[in-house]
Amino acid sequence: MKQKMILTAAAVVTVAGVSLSTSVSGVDARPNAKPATDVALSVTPGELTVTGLPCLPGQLEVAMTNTGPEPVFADTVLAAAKPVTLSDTVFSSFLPAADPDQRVAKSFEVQVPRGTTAGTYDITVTTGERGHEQTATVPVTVTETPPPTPGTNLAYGEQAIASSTHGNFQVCGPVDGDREDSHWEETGWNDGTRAVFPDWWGVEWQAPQTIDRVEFWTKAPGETNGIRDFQIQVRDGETWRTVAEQTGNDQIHVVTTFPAEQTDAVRIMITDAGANYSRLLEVEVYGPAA
Ligand SMILES: [Ca+2]
Repeated sequence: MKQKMILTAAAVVTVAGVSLSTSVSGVDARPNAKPATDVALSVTPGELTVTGLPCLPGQLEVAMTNTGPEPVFADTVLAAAKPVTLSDTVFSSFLPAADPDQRVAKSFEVQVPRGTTAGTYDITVTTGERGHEQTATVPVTVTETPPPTPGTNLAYGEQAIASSTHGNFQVCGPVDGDREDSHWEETGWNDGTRAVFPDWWGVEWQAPQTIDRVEFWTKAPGETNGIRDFQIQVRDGETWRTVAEQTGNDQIHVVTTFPAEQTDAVRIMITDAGANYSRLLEVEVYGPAA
């Protein structure tokens, strides 16, 4: 039953919101096709650039809109050329009848392994019945990560870890390179245990790094208090060791320096904050200048 409905749903598919590099093919031209139940497929952006950093996946949004008079079920399937991986490969949804058009969207994370050779790899997004598929192609450009220099923020895009994360916040938010206050809800980290401390947030590396400075931006727009009391800790085998600490902080941008340490992970252990929650907008980690 579901399949039959899909066949009908896919009779006419249009693709919107994609760049010129996206191709669309296979529009159903059967002369005796039933009156079309229109499903508009939208894939954005039309092309992506990703790098092999674990906390910087590309984001692809696929949306389906039923513009016809009958409710339908529709499936969209995604396939990525190796070595590109996707957080999911299927988007299935019931689509209410038009009037008003109801757009149903799903986001997919797009990643490549660390060290992937620069190049362009395609993701194909397909909906509709076999033989009458509608396909959009999204080229994924992979860029190589340059080796770090003394001025490199070593935390950028690396694997973030945390004691907990609240709701829709992302543990990777503090290493996404965005510390714009107004983007707080999309780009910050908020712990998940209200009024319970300690909390911690950190970053770990695939190979040990030499570091001597951690900078963080705390608080969110409208907040009067961010992180007050904290310790900077480096991972030392199975344990964590405090290399710097502060109490009574009232600054948004906090710079902490300490004697250089070689470690494969660093974290901020938060023992008090002013908003019942521990909040980080962005964290940067640096090594010695020379
Ligand atoms: Ca951020």
